[in-house]
Amino acid sequence: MGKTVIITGATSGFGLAIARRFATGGNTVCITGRRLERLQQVKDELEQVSGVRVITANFDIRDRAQVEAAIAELKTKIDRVDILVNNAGLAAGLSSIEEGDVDDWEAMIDTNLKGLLYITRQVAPIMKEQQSGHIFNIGSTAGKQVYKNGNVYCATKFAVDALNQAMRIDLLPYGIKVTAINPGLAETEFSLVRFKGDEGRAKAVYAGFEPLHAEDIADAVAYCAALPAHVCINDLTMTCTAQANASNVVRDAHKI
Ligand code: NDP
Ligand code: 8X3
Repeated sequence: MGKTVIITGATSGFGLAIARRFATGGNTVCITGRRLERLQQVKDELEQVSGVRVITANFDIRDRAQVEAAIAELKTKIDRVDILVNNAGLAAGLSSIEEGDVDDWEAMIDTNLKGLLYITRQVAPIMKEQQSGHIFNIGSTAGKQVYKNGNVYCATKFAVDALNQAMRIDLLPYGIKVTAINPGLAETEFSLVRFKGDEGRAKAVYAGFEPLHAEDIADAVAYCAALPAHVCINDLTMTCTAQANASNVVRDAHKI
């Protein structure tokens, strides 16, 4: 039987790769994001796969009313939700705490934390009703160790780690799996967003080593989602081979 999968933030990066991974015949893939044109492009691309159904939901995850309206509309089009991937998120800025931009802090807290909660609050009751489902929370190595100037971004990802553990406990009686995927450095639009379009600064983050690719994260999600009903990966931290943890990366290793 095909699965119905909701992926937040599927207009680029991990979400897009995860949407591609689930776009197989029989599945219904619901993709969300703010960039309407991209959403439509992704839908068109995914629909090339025969038998896949793609539904788009265009909203800002920071806006509770928009989230509630979008999921209410989605519920008129789908009759179940097998998988929710809480992926939409961002880092904004990289500053020492006393110099931080409060607007950046609010964007990260509102998106990575409150947005994730708004979606989960709407979708978890559907899974409870079904007595089944699988929620993926995209955390980060930044939710395991803090790094210099990462302060508020790290705090949001530590919160995702806490919520992942909390959801696993709360949803346990209903047969709902909860899995955190905590990637390290991966080259997507993430650093471009963090550095507000500064391509040079974004590229420099990944200079001298091969970071994770979005497809690697999609592979991990697909693996966890394919496990037998009695098996749940609770927490999966993954980095590229050149990275040990949130602040230890070896660059230009071949030159050492
Ligand atoms: P991208 O910038 O490539 O993708 C982010 C996605 O989130 C986009 O689809 C974007 O869509 C969506 N998004 C952001 N803000 C909002 C919002 N307010 N409302 C709705 N959607 C939103 O980055 P990644 O793919 O790398 O990041 C995905 C997740 O992975 C994030 O939670 C990030 O923190 C996490 N992560 C990233 C790592 C990395 O190194 N790249 C490592 C570890 C974790 P749109 O702009 O269209 O709204
Ligand atoms: C993204 C990884 O190290 O750029 O969560 O914060 S990092």
